[in-house]
Amino acid sequence: MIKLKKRWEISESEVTPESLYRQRREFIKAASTIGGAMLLNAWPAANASYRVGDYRKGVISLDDEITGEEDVTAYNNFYEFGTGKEDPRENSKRFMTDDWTVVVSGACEKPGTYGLEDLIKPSELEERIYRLRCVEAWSMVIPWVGVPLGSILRELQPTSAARYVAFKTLHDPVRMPGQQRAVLHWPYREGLTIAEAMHPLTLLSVGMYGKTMPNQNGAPVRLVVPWKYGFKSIKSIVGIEFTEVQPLTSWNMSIPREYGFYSNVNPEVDHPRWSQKRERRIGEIFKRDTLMFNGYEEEVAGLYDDLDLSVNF
Ligand SMILES: Nc1nc2c(c(=O)[nH]1)N[C@H]1C(S)=C(S)[C@@H](COP(=O)(O)O)O[C@H]1N2
Ligand SMILES: [Mo]
Repeated sequence: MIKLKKRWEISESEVTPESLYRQRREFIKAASTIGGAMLLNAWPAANASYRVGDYRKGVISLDDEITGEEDVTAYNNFYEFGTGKEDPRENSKRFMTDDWTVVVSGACEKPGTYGLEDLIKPSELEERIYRLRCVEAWSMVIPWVGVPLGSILRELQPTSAARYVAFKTLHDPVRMPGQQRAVLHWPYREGLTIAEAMHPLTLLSVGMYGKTMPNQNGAPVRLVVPWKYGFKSIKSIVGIEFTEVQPLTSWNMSIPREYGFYSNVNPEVDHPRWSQKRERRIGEIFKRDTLMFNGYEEEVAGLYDDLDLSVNF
């Protein structure tokens, strides 16, 4: 049987060796400090996209069976590339994420525009296997590669005014054709309290199944908050802002009575249009019970001691 090479699986010969990659980065830095615009232009069309190489395996794992990679990369919610489950894979094929930058702003000591590899050091990547529970009552188990968001935020030195963290997806209707229709308030926005953002389970992810993040899953960088409904795990992030007030979030702006700011997985609080008691695990036949906080109750319940979860859904 011939295994077709997937688009994001680049062959060994195409991979830039780490040392060469670093040299090139140093070169680019040096060239820009001497104002070498011509030198930069002369440099071969270097593809400065984020690539997952080595990472620490199995830092957090689960007994649940991992969902097949084929399912996780073919059945997606990513409205920037269409609202059908199979649209994102098809419509994001040519989405380019080279030279991706993230603008950090708001209440912190180190605001600025960061290249992705400066924000997420490739040497710090680790694998974490998490459940992902969509608000639509299906779920998956995904081996992510990333870094704890908290470790990145700490380096940005939030000030005491920072009570929330707001995230924004790229807004570019040419590159993200789904944004040509007003299905949501673009750009896609999400947010967490600072305590949620700093929680050790919260992950900024650049890959899955040991590989670089496929476009349809949120390349080159997306959030993963395993105890919240999937829509909190915002994809293709270009903005991180520390705020004093609770940030606006796209789903809440669209349908506030259905999608709250917290959106913690909770089998006791039904969606106004369907039950949240059970879920369909992709690849399984029988439905499963949905677990409080998606099975992460022990780790995260303490964040909500002072909150009435039926009101703050
Ligand atoms: N920018 C953006 N992020 C997004 C979405 C989206 O439409 N746009 N969909 C969300 C929803 S509803 C879910 S369930 C997860 C799905 O992630 P996956 O496709 O990697 O499984 O991404 C979330 N992040
Ligand atoms: Mo979702």
